[in-house]
Amino acid sequence: MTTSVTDEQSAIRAGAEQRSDALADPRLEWFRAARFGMFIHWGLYAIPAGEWQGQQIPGIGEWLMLRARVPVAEYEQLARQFNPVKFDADAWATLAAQAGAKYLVITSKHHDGFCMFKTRHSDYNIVDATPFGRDPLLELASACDKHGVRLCFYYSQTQDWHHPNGDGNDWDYDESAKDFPGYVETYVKPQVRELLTNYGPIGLIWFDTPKRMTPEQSRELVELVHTLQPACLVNGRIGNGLGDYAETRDNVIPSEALQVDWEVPATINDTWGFKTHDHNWKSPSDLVRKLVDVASKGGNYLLNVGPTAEGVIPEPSVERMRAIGEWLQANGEAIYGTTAGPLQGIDGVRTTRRRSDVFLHAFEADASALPKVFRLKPLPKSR
Ligand code: FHN
Repeated sequence: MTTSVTDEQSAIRAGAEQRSDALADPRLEWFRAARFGMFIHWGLYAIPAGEWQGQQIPGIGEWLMLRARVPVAEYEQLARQFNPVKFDADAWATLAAQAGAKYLVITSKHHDGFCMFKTRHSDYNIVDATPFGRDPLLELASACDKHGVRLCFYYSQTQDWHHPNGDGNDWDYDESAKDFPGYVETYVKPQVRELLTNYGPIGLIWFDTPKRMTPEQSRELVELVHTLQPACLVNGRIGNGLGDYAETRDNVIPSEALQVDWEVPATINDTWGFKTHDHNWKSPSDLVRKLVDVASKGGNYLLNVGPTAEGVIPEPSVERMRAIGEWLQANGEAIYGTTAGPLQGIDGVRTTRRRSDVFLHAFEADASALPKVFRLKPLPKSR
């Protein structure tokens, strides 16, 4: 067992580590027990779905605005078309519960800057700028409550390609002229305040790509979150090693168990936001094995779905989430509330532990087989 090393090769990027005094923090108990969460990347980028002006844009779908260098004035027009009439908060929360996910993290504002919630600090939000006119986060708050899933919010605190002072857009704005501290003070903090005031208890705020964040800015945002909702956690991508738990790089599972609280964000295909042409779906057995691998090393698996512009979670994602849920129905005691297992580094075998119980997860040679779980009996005491 090792603690997290954060060099270029490691699973956890420097700055995304867990604050050392969070290791024993009882506020993380639900997070440690959860082991599995559902991530949702949903925004205007679901409309182009990977294509701009007849061209397929390479890379992840939610990065289309940057990759295609779409001017703000053009990208903004997407809001007028955004009308996800099939959005059903209850169906999404039901899917998370069926999948066995204990928490759901949804993008409230991604790097494109469009706010998927009603905010007083910008008209560029789903309630004021779209024909849809509803706040999906409000609807999800009650649906998650009903289905026993903790609601959590993703918030892009550094990159904002719409805001003149946010990081990342150098095709509309002069990066060197930006007032990033002003953007954090007058925009990020007030919006985080809204997210933690208007939607009831929030499990965690999932910050991303800290880049320009100074230690002071990271610390102040953590303090703001904890002041508004003392039980709310902050992930490692707040930056500067100040998160309540460590975040790995995307889709990177550490090679060994870590003695910190950690999470891996992961995709089912190769994109986070919906892309019409991405059909590279991982198999159900691959996903369950990854969940087991993560749990056996003491981490949480945060698995993403990318709904369409109509508000529908793609069927291949639904099928896979349900398959994971079925496996967890039968084997959840070997995942939820467990810690890293005593046997590490053995091919085809993973272990998890709950107090004196040790669970052995066997991966068969047939890659399509789901892991088989055995509870190991304690050895009789020798005389
Ligand atoms: O740039 C983002 C990306 O779009 C996505 O949101 C992932 C999820 O972990 N985070 C960033 C890249 O690491």
